[in-house]
Order: sequence, then C-alpha cells, then structure tokens
Amino acid sequence: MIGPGAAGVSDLGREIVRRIDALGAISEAPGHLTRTFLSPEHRAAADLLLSWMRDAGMAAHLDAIGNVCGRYEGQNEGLPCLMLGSHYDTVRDAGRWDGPLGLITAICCVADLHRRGKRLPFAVEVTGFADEEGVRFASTLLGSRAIAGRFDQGVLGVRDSAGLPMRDALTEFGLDPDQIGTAARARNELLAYVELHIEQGPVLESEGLPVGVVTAITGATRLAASLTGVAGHAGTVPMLLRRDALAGAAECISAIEASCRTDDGGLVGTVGCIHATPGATNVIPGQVSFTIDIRAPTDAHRNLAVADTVRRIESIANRRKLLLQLDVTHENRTVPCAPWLKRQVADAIAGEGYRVFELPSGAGHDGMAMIDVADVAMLFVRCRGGISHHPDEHVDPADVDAGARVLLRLIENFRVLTEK
Ligand code: HGY
Ligand code: MN
Ligand code: MN
Repeated sequence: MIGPGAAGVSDLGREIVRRIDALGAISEAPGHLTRTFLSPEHRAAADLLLSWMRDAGMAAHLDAIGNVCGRYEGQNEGLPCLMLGSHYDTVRDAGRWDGPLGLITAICCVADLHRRGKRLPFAVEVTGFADEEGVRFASTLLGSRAIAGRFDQGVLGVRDSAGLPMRDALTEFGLDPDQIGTAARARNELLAYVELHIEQGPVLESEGLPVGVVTAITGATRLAASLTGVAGHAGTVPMLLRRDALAGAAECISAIEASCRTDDGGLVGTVGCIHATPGATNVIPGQVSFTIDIRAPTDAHRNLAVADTVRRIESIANRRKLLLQLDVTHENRTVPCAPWLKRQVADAIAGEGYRVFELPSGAGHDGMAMIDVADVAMLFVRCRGGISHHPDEHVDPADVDAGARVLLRLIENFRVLTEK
C-alpha cells in the first residue's frame, strides 16, 4: 500500500497499486502467490476483474477459454477496437506485477475515460488473458492463441501434474472445450494490440527511466526431456556398472549451462524443473524428467542452439546407456513490434516528459500470439532490480503512475494509420 500524497503518484497510480494488492491476494497457496489456469483462485480473480471492468463502464464477459474481456464503446457502437491487456495467471511463488500491472492499468485508464464521459473514434477493449505462463499445462499463451484463432485443440489432452486433462479442467471450471473457437476475433475487429508490462529486467533501472518502448519480443523454445536408466541399490552397484538417470541429467544440465555461458550472442538456457524417481536417498535414480527453456535474440540463433543442445543430450544419453525422450513442448518465434505503433508509444512517452528509450523483451508475452490477428506494441515499466518471477518483484508507485499516464496518453492520441 502507499501512503496519501506519495511523491509523484496521482489518484490513477494510487488506485492501480491498491488493485494490484487486491488481485495479488488471490492465491492457491497461503504465504505465496500462485494462480494457475482454471484453478478456483483463477475464477475468483476473473470475477474480480470482470467487476472492475463493469465499474469502468465496459461490457464484460468470460470467453470460452477463460479470458476476461471488457469493451468500452467508441463514439458509435460496434467500432473496431484498440485492444489492451495482459495475463492474469502467474508462475509459482510469483510477484504481483507480472501480468496484472498491464491489465489493471488498462482497466483504470478506461475507468478514467468513463469518469470523464470521453468517447473515442474507436472502441477500447481490455483482455485479461487466462494462461500466458503455461505453468499448469505445458503449453503457453492459451488465451491469446484462442483470441488469435490459433488455439491448438491438441493441447486439450495435455494433463496437469495431477493427471487431469485440460479438457476436463475446462469443463470443471464451467467452460465448454468445444466452444473455444468462439473466442477467436477477426483481424478487422482489432486496430492494434498494445500491452503495458513490467520489464522483468534491469535495463530501464540502469538507464534511470520509468518507461521504455519494446522493439521485439524474444522467441523461446521449451523442451521436455526424460532419461531412463536403471534404479538400484546405492550401496551395492559399482559406479562403472550404473545407469544413473540423475547423474546423466546433471551432465546434460551442466552442458546446457556451459554452452550458453560461452555464447556471446545473448543466448540463455534454463532448466527450471526436474523430477527424479524413485526418489529415495539409498536408491540410484532410474528415471528423471526435466524441462529446458532456450532463448536468443534471433530465431536463427535460437534454432541453432536448440539443435546443438539436442545433439549434446543425445551424446550423453548414448554414452551412459540411458533411454532418452526429448520433445519440444512450446515454440514461439521472435515477434517484432510494429513501427507505426512503436512511434505512438514513443510519442506518448515523450508527451509525458520522459526520454524515449527502446529495448527488446527477453521475456515472452501474449503479443507473440496476438501478432496473428493484429499489429502489436509494448510499453515497459521499470521494476526494482529487474526482479521478476519472484515474490520480491516490485514497481515503485511513481513508476506505476508514469506507466499509467503514458498509456492513457497513448489511448487518447491513438491514430489508426492507413499506410503502415
Ligand atoms: O517465460 C516468459 O518469458 C514469460 O514470463 N511467460
Ligand atoms: Mn511471466
Ligand atoms: Mn508476463
């Protein structure tokens, strides 16, 4: 919470911080923030967001995949829209700002228009995407893919860690998996998609800037690896006779880290999850599964790195006589932000008196899916220490306010350029 009259924070910024705290309190787990796709807390968050949208003068509904969708009509009914938004699911043990800052700021900007009775020559829509992180089911951007008409029905069979298929989770949530196609929007309904998001990195802080223009959203490849060896007695099997799946996984993880650390082109590789069975101190692990996330500034660089990683893992598995299963679970190309939109983000930043600074996004965002139905742009807001995907994630209220004023200026000055 921020005290009254906090330096440089308008009522708009103050209201956004209040709502960040309110939404951030809706978690599956006491003591930390986790809100995954189609959980009861996901539903509670959706209900709160829908109420905020309606209070802001928007018609609001939950679409067939669980996106929260608000619409503020323009000067005439049924006009094409400038779509804003972000996601309302979180990673595990998350920060409160990743996703919700963009979504709540957009809702509060529309509420400001509504309060002033201002109507624009276009509609403004705000979308809270249901699943950007892909934590519960190993597939991301589910909400934005549905809106872009690119939802892969095949993922309905993907199971969560409890073995529940996504299809059943949707039904339990009160949605009809067979209706997901109805969430798709036509390109002529959207003028553009613009997302405000925390930077999740240290660059704006190092530049001493509260906001920045995103040039492109870096692509990513996620893989699921499984190594199968032979479980055995930790005391009786000689080291040279072992087929230790966890030791093999450890060598793979070290190889991934080493190849990324020695790359000077911005390649990053992460093993975020690992699970070994049978999981007893005195048993040689017979089976290990782990995830791999690889990203690079260009698709060509990333694809070469993925191929190199696959070769390295295959070689380790062969030498150790481990059975390898390696599947790509998620692939997103690098998405450029549209120049005609970047200019409008830059104009809004300059209009609020800040130096215009451009930077790429190392993190993935819903714009990677929305590009299939509209041009996209992003406005980054500084976050403390660049920390994200962590409970210490934080945005200074003055920066919340800066982001909101820039976004509101962008909305009110938004121009649809015929020649793009
Ligand atoms: O993984 C990402 O880059 C995003 O936070 N989902
Ligand atoms: Mn995230
Ligand atoms: Mn995010």
